[in-house]
Amino acid sequence: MDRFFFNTDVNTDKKNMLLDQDNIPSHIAIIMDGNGRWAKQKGLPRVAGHREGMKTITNVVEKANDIGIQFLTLYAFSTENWKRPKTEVDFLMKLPERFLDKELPALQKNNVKVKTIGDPSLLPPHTKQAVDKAVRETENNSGLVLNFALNYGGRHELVEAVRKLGREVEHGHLKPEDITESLFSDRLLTSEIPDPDLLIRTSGEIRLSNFMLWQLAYSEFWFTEVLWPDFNGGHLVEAVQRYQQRKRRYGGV
Ligand code: V07
Repeated sequence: MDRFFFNTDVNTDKKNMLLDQDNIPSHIAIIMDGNGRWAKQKGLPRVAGHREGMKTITNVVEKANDIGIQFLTLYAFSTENWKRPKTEVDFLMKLPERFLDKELPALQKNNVKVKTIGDPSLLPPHTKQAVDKAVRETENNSGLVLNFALNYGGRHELVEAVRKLGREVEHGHLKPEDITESLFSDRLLTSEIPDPDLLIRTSGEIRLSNFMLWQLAYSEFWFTEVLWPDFNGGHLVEAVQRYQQRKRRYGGV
């Protein structure tokens, strides 16, 4: 029983938080789906859902920090999302600035380190600048790593890694037989981040949508019908509890 921790902090959540402190996932990845549907249900424009979804991030980061998660990767914008109407894309590209203008001081205070994965080359300069600034200003923080997948695509990442390795072979720095799983991982955008222990996808869709294809090979998956704007710290704890139940059932020792 000493391995369990009963959280009574009034500032965190009303729900009792019973988590095994020796089995907290290091890295949680989240596909934040259902913002458009949330808005539609309320008769609001899709962008209202995105705005509300941004508020959820603040809440979830706080709870992730509380329970001792070390890495949190959020799928903010996929390589496929460019196909959406231009007005929606333009709005989405303003969200990193909006989020950071409002939240960067709190992230600093909480020792959060902002990182990104994805191809920055297609981002509008204003978006890229805001993100670069947040990464730069938090690079010496040692707490939770908040990793935004922005213009990220799993297949694109894999193809880029293959190209890198191809060039290394071409220049004689590497022999094909030297390429191992570990070396391959080192050429991915997540080379400095461990693979996710847990993937969460909101809004009831049961698919990966080109997210972290290599990195999720051994992860636990947790899907919920809850739409991202309705997701909260209590749901995060529930996902971690389910993760811990599965680990107890199937894990070694
Ligand atoms: C976006 C809000 C959350 C719901 C999902 C889609 C819409 C935060 C960011 C962000 C990205 C990089 C960064 C800081 C914040 C973001 C996009 C969309 C494109 F350094 N939320 N959010 N970026 N949504």
